Amino acid sequence: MNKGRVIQSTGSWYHVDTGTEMVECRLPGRFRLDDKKVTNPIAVGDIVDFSLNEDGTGSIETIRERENYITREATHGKRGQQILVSNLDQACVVQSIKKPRLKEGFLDRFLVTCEAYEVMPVIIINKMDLAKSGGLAFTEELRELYTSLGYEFLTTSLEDEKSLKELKELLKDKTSAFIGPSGVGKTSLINAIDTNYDLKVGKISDFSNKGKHTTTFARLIPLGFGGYIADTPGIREFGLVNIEPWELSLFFPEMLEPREHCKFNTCTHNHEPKCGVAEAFENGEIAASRYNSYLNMLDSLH
Ligand SMILES: Nc1nc2c(ncn2[C@@H]2O[C@H](COP(=O)(O)OP(=O)(O)OP(=O)(O)O)[C@@H](O)[C@H]2O)c(=O)[nH]1
Ligand SMILES: [Mg+2]
Ligand SMILES: [Zn+2]
Repeated sequence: MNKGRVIQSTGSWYHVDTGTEMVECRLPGRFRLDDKKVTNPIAVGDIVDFSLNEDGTGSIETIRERENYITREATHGKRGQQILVSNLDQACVVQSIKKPRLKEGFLDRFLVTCEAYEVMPVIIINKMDLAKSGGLAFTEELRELYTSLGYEFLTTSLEDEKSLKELKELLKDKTSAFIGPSGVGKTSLINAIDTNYDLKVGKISDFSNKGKHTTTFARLIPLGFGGYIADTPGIREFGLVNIEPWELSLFFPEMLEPREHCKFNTCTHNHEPKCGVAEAFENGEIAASRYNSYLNMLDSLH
């Protein structure tokens, strides 16, 4: 039996990287989805065992248990969640400071998703060259807030070699994913740090300042300097899965201590009396943007 890692899926074929070669594998029909909420049986990043056929292709026999994964809302009118990428050392949320504009709500939803799936998150703010005309102070505020919460925070620009070097160091010898809205520069950053690739990048619409969904499927790209990076298609929003309203604050590091002081242990911190989280917010110990994101997410869980 051979072992490898799924780095791309195209229709019914899976590209499996064994470390020494690439084998095109198929998944025999007997594989069924036992988890009905998930729409894809195999995800990019999965470790599989396969048998080799006479023609050099492979048949996938087993899928090893995933250490972790990130999902997104299924596309093409399917209901449920699609596993975007699995077995990650870290997931990098990429947003641009402008074109398209950074959204704190997106950032916070991503962080909650990572906390819930036990994936190490990293925050990357790209297109910092566009911040020279305004946005630098805002970025520094964000840096202060998120590093104080314990999150890694990196600012990048295609024009700033030093920032690209920092990015390389962050990704070296790890399996990481770039996840974020369309047009923020996920693919451009990969092209900039590894010259072996010339992946397709898109233009930003002058009208909406949004990207055009240039990357259409997730793939795991072996990096020349060591490690893998998953380039993923732009996503509009993260759905929050399998979280009960009272659990949500467990995924906000700054709420962990204050929630100990709530009168009710199922407190959702939006209307209950004697709430430690609301109190911490009023005392300025929880940032308004974060409490706001919390309330928005809570709303979407009901
Ligand atoms: N000014 C500036 N533009 C950038 C930077 N990085 C990327 N871009 C531009 O942003 C546009 C979109 O880049 P892509 O790399 O295709 O974005 P993406 O996040 O991969 O988008 P999708 O594949 O659609 O999800 C391109 O025109 C890039 O040249 C940057 O650091 N500064
Ligand atoms: Mg792309
Ligand atoms: Zn409370």
